[in-house]
Amino acid sequence: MFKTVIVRKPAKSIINGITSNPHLGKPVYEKAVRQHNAYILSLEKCDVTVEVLEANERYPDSCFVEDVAVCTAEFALITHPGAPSRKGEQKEIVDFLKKYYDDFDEITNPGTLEGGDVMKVGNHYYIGLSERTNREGATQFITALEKRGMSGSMVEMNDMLHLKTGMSYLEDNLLLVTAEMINKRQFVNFDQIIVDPDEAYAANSIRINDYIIVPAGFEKTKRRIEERGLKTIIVDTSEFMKIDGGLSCLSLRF
Ligand code: CIR
Repeated sequence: MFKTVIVRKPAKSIINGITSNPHLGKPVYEKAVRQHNAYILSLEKCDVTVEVLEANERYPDSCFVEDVAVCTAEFALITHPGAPSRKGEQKEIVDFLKKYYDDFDEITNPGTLEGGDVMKVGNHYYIGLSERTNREGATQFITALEKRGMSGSMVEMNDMLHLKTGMSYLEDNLLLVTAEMINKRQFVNFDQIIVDPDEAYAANSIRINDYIIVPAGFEKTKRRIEERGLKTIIVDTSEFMKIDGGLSCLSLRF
């Protein structure tokens, strides 16, 4: 069960967030704030306490709080973002996390790691090797996990921003997967819901306790999740999608 979810309000500087999809246009700040408020309400429906951090104008992508820390049951990992404009963003969460954690670890140079590349399955953490997360960063995280009785392993990937851009763990051995993540060697023993290429963005959905939060506009994926007997909540994330952000990126869940 998740008890706590941390989010950070979008900054006005979100219009300068990193994007690989400039043709989608820039996020509209006021709309992003409305969508973020709806996201918070959806989380609250899942029976968690939502902690809302103030916007941080210095970092345009700072509402994607998932990337700067990994909150495990035993300790908080402070990451080391690989994107130049996000370097240092991780320092902004440390003081707040002291409310919940005594035990911290961190990724240091030359290691890089962003939380979007980390997928938790029980006490095991899959770590995508992306342009943002390198082998050194993943090795440091695995060492930190093993010190505390947990484990981690690396996943090679080529095409996606982050590991969870292409897959989400929905618990009970069920994965939501798309594109290069389909039938990857490490995941053959999982039951898989395949997300069609035209709905690839919805592969980043999140399970929070009894619900799966799914982005708005991806009916086939929503239906396939519901066919497994799972309850969905739909949240519109159009403004975050413009800068490559999805549902998981917007929160830290523990
Ligand atoms: C970035 O490129 O860093 C942001 N524009 C999007 C971050 C998405 N985060 C995530 O998938 N965990």
